[in-house]
Order: sequence, then structure tokens, then C-alpha cells
Amino acid sequence: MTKICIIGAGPSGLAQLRAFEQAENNGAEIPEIVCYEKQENWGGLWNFSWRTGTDQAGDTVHNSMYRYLWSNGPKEGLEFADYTFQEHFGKSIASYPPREVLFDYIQGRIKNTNVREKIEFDTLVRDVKYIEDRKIFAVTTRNGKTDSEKTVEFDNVIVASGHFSTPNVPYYEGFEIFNGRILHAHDFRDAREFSDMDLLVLGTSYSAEDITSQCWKYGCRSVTVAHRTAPMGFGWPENIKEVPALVKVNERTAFFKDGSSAEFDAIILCTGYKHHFSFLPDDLRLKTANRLACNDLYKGVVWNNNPKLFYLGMQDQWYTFNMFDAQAWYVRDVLMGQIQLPDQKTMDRDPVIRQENEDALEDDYACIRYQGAYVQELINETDYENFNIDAANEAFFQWKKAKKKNIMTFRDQGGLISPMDESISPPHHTEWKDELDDTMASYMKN
Ligand code: FAD
Ligand code: NA7
Repeated sequence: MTKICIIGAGPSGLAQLRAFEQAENNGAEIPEIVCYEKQENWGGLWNFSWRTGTDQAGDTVHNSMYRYLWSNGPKEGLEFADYTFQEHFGKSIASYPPREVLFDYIQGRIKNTNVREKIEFDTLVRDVKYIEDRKIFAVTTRNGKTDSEKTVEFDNVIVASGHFSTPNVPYYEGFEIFNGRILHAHDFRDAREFSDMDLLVLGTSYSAEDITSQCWKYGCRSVTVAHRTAPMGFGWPENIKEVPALVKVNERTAFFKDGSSAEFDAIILCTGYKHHFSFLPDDLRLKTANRLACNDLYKGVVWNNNPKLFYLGMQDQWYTFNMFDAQAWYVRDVLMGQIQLPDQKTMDRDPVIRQENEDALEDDYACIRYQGAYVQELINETDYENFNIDAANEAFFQWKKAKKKNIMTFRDQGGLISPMDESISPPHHTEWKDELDDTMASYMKN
């Protein structure tokens, strides 16, 4: 029997397990599957950890999420087609759930299945080799609890280890003499740590936007956001401002490209993440920027240099959970012989064409449509439940517009329509800026 290794039990790895489970429920004989997960539980980034730096086993902490994180995009854009929010919670809920609520949702559709039995927790994949003459992979893992290693052979490997865990940490002159804390977003946990402080944030993407908002909500004195390329341009509250690129710092002061300077208590580097796979050799390792069409992956999932290896969730993400599903269903069908891969030339050309098309996109709205079309393309080739991609795109558009209107109130918005069951989200009962209790019990009071 074919033996398959899944690396990681985050939303992508769980989507893969769910895809096989669905096939099994429909009477198919599925391959033998082992999923290795280095953490003690599933959920990936949604499995929050207070730890930073190294974990219990001495390996790097995977978590990049923080205590008061609420979804940074509308739940209508990430909903599972085969398990709706309405089905999980028994009612329509607001559109930007806190982390705990989404973690609960992710677990809902697999909790009562045999999926957990296929996962070896506390097990870090530390090496993968392809043995050419036998056409198999040798996967070496270390169990952090027993501190023991083993090597197991597989026919296929699916890498679902995420790509928002290894921080991209730039150096600026003077960092070594700055008297305050310098940290990357990956190590940011509790905004209260920065109350009454003047903060410098670098970066202009999701992390910069949300960590700035978090720190403002939890009482920092001011945030100054320095952009390398272009400002975010939101109508920020008066104690948040955007300035040109950072040039250097000294013990207390930061100096910017326009000649201005200011004093800060801490610097938060919201400078993105690296696709980092220390367990993979050169010929199997994905090297790509954080973009919608990754290098070298046919249909965004098949490793062109060796199509026995697959990657899930490696794209930059507007769509998340349902995109991982579409990818997982596609990979399952390739592995089970339902989908035949084309010749090498076609496979190699595929990501090139995708990237050319991506490069021609004019704005975020076009990027959303592009990723929506990609999800649709995969769904069309599998039996993943079709859903209304236009409605999901529309939820993203509404979110973009609400953010532009007021970055501090977009999460208060209701009225978004589920692309799965057309239910309409209520507004949250308390404004996000005033809601300090983001437990599930509080959120569910809607
Ligand atoms: P991950 O969630 O990263 O899971 C990967 C899993 O692989 C982890 O469990 C990890 O422990 C395991 N693993 C890694 N390496 C190994 C190894 N060597 N051996 C064994 N196991 C390993 N998305 C949204 O839809 N909405 C949001 O609001 C949102 N907010 C975000 C906020 C932050 C700060 C970040 C960083 C991301 C956010 N995302 C959000 C995007 C996020 O990438 C996805 O929601 C999702 O978690 C990706 O799932 P994944 O399974 O691909 O990766
Ligand atoms: P992103 O979306 O990859 O963005 C990285 C940001 O960091 C982006 O604004 C970059 O600016 C900026 N950057 C990168 N290097 C530097 C240096 N050297 N100096 C200044 N600024 C820099 O990462 P995020 O963490 O925001 O988001 C990742 C995921 O986490 C996302 O899916 C969310 O859901 C949460 P640039 O525009 O390139 O100049």
C-alpha cells in the first residue's frame, strides 16, 4: 500500500487529512498516512503558545500569533465549503472572530473522526531524503518527549509546515546599541507589554497594520510606522503616524529617510517571514518569495523537480482555509490516480504563466479575484464542494472598503454574506476597540 507522509498538522495538513477521510467515508481505499506534528496539538499557528524562542524540545517555537488576535480578514473568505460556521456554531456569528473562536471552528469538522490517530505529535521532521534508485523518501523525525529519533520510508511527502514562522529580520545601523527592546512580530505576544510606550514599527503589511492597531487598543503612547516602499495610508488615530524608511538608530533615537528623527522605547519589526525548510535538501526545497504564484509548483502544489513531493499553503494568502482544502483535495486526487499530471514541460511552464499573470495584476482587488479563480480552478478538478467564489471575493472587497473607511472600526462591520449558505453576519455586540474580552464565551454573546 502507498505510504504518505504529511509534515505539519496546521490548517493545511488537517485539510489533507480531511480530504482523505472524506474519500474513505465515500468507500475509497486510501493510502496509509502518517502526519508528523512538532507541537503537542494540532491547529498550526492557531494553536497559540505564550512561548517565544525555543520550545520545550529545544526547537524553534512555531507560533507567530498573539494574545488578542482577531481575524484580520472576513470569516466569509476562509469558510470551509463542507463545514460552515452556521453548522459549527448553530447560528450566524460576526465576521472577524478572535483566534480562540477560529481555532474551535478549525477543529469542529475533524474532532469526531479518526484523523487524530494518524498524527504523531511532539514529532519534529528533521530530515527528508529522496532515495533515487528505490523512488522513496526517507523521513527522519525526532520525538521531543522521548528525545528519540527514527527514520521511516514513504512513497510521497506533503509539506504543510507553513511559511509564517521563520522571521525575516533586517539589520539597521545602530540596532546593537539601541537601549529598548527590538523584536520581530513573530515574538510579539501581548500588546499590554507596550502600554505607555512610544513604538517604532517597520513594515506596512498585515502584521504592521494589526500590531499597530493592537498596541493602540491596549494603550501605547504612540506608534510611528516606517515604510520601505509605500505607506499604508489609512486614516490613523492622531497618535499613530507613518514616516519614510528607517535609516539608522542610536541609543534612543531613530532617523528616517526624510531627515526627521524621533525617540522610541521599542522597535517592532513587522518585516515578514521566510519560506524556510531546514529539513529539506536543495533539490526538494521550495525557494520562493511570499507571492500568490510560487516558484516551481505545478498548480501551486506539485513540486516540479520531483512530482512525488507536494506543498500546501505556500502562497501569500487572501484565501486561506478553503484554499488549503482545494489544494488538499487536488493532491489527494493526484495521489489516488484520479488526476493525471501532464508532461514535464507543461508542469514547468505552469508556475511561470501564473507568475506572469500575477505580475500583471493592478491592485489588491485584482489579486483577490486572481486567488479566487485559482481556488475555483482546483475545485473544478475535484469533488470539493463548489462554492460561490464571487460572494467570497465580495466579502474581501467589503472588508477592504471598510478598512479604508476606518481601520479601527472595520471589525465592527456586519452584513457580510456567507459564500457557502448565504447567511448574513451580525455586527459584533461590542466595538472592537472597546472589547477587551476576546474569549469565545464573550464573542458568542452575539
Ligand atoms: P501553519 O498554521 O503554520 O501550520 C504548520 C504546522 O506545521 C504547525 O503546526 C507546525 O508546528 C508544523 N511544523 C512545522 N515544521 C515542522 C516540522 N519540521 N516537523 C513537524 N511539524 C512541523 N489566516 C486567516 O485566514 N485569518 C487570519 O486572521 C490570519 N491571521 C494570521 C496572523 C498571523 C500573525 C499569521 C502569522 C498568520 C495569519 N493567518 C491568518 C495565515 C495563516 O497562515 C493561516 O491561517 C494558516 O495558519 C496556515 O496554515 P498552514 O497549515 O499552512 O501553516
Ligand atoms: P508580509 O505580508 O510578507 O509583509 C512584509 C512587510 O515587511 C512588507 O510591508 C515589507 O515592505 C516589509 N519589509 C520587509 N523587509 C523590510 C526591511 N528590510 N525594512 C523595512 N520593511 C521591510 O508579512 P506580514 O508579517 O505582514 O504578514 C504575513 C502574514 O502574517 C499574513 O498572511 C497575515 O495574515 C499575518 P515592502 O512593501 O516589501 O517594502
